[in-house]
Amino acid sequence: MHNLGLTRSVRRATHALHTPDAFIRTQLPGMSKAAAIVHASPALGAAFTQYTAEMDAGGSLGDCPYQRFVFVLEGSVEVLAGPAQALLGKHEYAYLSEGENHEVIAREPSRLAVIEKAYQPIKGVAAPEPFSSSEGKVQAQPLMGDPDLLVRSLLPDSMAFDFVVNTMTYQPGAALSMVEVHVMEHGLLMLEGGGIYRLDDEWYPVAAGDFIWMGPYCPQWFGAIGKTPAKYLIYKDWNRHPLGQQR
Ligand code: UGY
Ligand code: MN
Repeated sequence: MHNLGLTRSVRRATHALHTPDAFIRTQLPGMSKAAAIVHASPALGAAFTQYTAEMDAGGSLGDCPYQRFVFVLEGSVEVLAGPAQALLGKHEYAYLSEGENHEVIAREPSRLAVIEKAYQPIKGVAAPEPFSSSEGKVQAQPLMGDPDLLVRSLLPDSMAFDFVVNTMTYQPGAALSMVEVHVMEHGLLMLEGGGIYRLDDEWYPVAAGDFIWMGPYCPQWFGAIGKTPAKYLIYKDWNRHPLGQQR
């Protein structure tokens, strides 16, 4: 049936919800046999870019002048960064440093969550080296002591990194224990399940496949609804002074 112009997608000054019915594919420079659904970018108000890359077998992302984080949603990709080489399957990921050439090549039809951000160096701290790992290898931590809300931090806890990417898994009925308001912004991709997301002063039903951008100070809260866990991948800028570069 025709959707008669309806969508759950919204774009507000403080947040955006991007739902699969509204996705438009595009090709970014350097991509081959691949398409990008750009969810967040400076055009929206974000200080980072996040897209879903849909790749054919043999497709590649091309190089990138910024830091890049890739998380495999489906399929498998080979990542070449300097002398290092890794084959990444579902829920495995790579951090690729700014200014280092690399390649990301799909071994089969694959989908990736890709986050790119200009690196903010700090004096006396060496920039991070590229590495790859797997979500399954990361120890889960209960958020604020709640065993039904588990956080896995995919990047090392180090001032060298100027962002974090975590997965958060909510058992049915679990919720953030407070409405958060913070200077950091978020890019969030729903991986499994669903629930209700409060963004600013609106409440949205959300489900796997949806993307959310939360700008700085956007009041935010989530409660998981349904009979299966809800899980999302969440980006946050981190470890840097709000006034920017250290002089
Ligand atoms: O890390 C966070 O700020 C996270 N708790 N926010 C969120 O889930 N909306
Ligand atoms: Mn938050």
